[in-house]
Amino acid sequence: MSSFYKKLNTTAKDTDKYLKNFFLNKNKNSSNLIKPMKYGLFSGGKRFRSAILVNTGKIFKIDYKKLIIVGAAIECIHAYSLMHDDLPAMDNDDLRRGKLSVHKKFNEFTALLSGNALLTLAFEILSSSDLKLNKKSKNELIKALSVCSGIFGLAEGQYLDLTFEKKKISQKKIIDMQKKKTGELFGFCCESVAIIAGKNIKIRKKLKDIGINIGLLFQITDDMLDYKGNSSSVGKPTKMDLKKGKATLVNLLGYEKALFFANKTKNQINKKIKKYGFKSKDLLQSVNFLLSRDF
Ligand code: GRG
Repeated sequence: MSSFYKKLNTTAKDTDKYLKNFFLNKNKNSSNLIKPMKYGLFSGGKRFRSAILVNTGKIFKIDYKKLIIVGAAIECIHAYSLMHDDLPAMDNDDLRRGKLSVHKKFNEFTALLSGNALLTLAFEILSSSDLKLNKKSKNELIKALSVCSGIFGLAEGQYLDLTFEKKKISQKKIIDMQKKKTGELFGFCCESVAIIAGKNIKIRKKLKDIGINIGLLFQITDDMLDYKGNSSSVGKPTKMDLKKGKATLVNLLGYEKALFFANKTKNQINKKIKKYGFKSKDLLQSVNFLLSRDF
């Protein structure tokens, strides 16, 4: 196993341990939504967003425990967005991570409500006393996560993604949509580190921009995997983007040109990361992993 996979697994394990403990403090008989929430949250996600956060944290020597807690909140938002994305009103997918999607395992209203409950759980985690930070930093974290999930981030990106289906959409518009749908949450992974480190707005913006572009690269590789990947390693049927008429760079430019664009994006990101010197080597390694991933 490569050293990157080992580190990814460690981050995933520590994030899951924190989240499972957080659920332990809740009486499982007190809500019908805990079971579907856990099903959506612990169904084998890579926890790649948490890994980006942990590796960005190394640049500013941030305490690992704090990063795991912020990563746990991010993974709640991510799981929620996937549960809603799979619904018939959105992408209508029956499988996720090789298992039945939440609305297929339970039902649609359960997937909606347990998704909503994961969204609010993210903010409960950030505001909990587990996260030992001053009030100002906590407030900034909560604000930044709200902004990236909302009307200028994930929610708008998802709206555009669904609206663009079966239409001829320009490269610029596809990139803008993907930066919102997928990039913004990665943007938060990097920006949150600067917030915890008490950095100024200029540094925060620079890190957020790096994260957004990592998210764009992540989305392009996701689209390439849909085109060329193996459905058993991807965990859902492939070649669906073409069938659904999704606005992706692969569908617009073809696989080879999309790959060329992805490599160009990777080099631009790496150039920006390298400015942070030796401490950024693990973040660089995560970005380089993106284009080689097969899951
Ligand atoms: C969150 C406010 C808010 C609204 C929800 C449904 C929605 C709006 C947004 C969905 C956005 C979406 C589906 C983005 C896809 C990003 C993507 C490439 C997901 C796959 O991520 P992986 O590969 O998944 O990290 P794992 O399974 O590893 O966790």
